[in-house]
Amino acid sequence: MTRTYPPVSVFGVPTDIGASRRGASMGPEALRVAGLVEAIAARGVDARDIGDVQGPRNPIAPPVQGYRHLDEVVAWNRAVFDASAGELRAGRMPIMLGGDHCLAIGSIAAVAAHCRASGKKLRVLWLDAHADFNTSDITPSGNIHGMPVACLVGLGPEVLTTLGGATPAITPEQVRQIGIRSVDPEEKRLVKEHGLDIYDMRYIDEVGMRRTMETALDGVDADTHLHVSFDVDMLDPSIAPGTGTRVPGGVNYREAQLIMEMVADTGRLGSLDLVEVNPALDRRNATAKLAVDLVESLFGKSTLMRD
Ligand code: EXY
Ligand code: MN
Ligand code: MN
Ligand code: MN
Repeated sequence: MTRTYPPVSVFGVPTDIGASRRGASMGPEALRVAGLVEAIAARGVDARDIGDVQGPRNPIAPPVQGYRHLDEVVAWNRAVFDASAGELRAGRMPIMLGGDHCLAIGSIAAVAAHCRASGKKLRVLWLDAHADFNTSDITPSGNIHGMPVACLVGLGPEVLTTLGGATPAITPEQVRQIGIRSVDPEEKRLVKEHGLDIYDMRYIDEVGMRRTMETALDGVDADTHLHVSFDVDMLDPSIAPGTGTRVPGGVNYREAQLIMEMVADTGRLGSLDLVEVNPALDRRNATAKLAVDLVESLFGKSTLMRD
């Protein structure tokens, strides 16, 4: 199957500001060293590395009123928003290299604004072990990387929920979560209350990845912009040890490939976050290398003779 992709702009966001465990700030370099940009270019795509966005240092402070590092999280997300919005305006596909997952607030707010302006439908695939749907009053940690989905649907501090102008940036109906296996008790209640579409590991075990993905991609058509927000802790820690919040029982290698291959088959990939790679916890950059392997599949490289 031959597909054409828009030109791609990769940018790094070297911070672990939304986590309490340090090291995701080194993720962008690890992904570059693993050959991310070259791998995308090898798929025949015009791929450019536009460097890193800048932001404040990590003050390593305790949470204040349920948020750790809120001011710094806002500053980094504004920088991400500007970078993503600029690339989308230029007709390019932004690929945001985290950094921790709080940065998806800025990148998805930018994508949502772009879709509103261009009349496209937005579908967000949230690949993660976690639902990332906490708020300041229920968070067990104060870590904002556990809150981005809630912020994007309008539950969170005004500085974050209004980042992209319109509030909420997206609605729960636009989101599909895959690989979930760690949800805090109060977070579970909130997720149910807001009707989030979650394909957890039990669902994937019972139904299989093929049908899971068919269901998650149902309704994606020529007018859809597909945003993939890929937290590498979706993967089983045995194959992806380099991440800060490992949860056993994750998505295996073939299942992960199938996710990417089925997204590629839609031809609708419009933007990507690649987050939570933590080289300080990795084995010889295995997690970054695996992420690059999966991105190749996202850009149509198939293990069978379909490309
Ligand atoms: N639910 C936990 C919390 O809110 O602290 C753990 C969140 C981890 C978030 C990771 C990156 O996806
Ligand atoms: Mn996450
Ligand atoms: Mn996670
Ligand atoms: Mn591959």
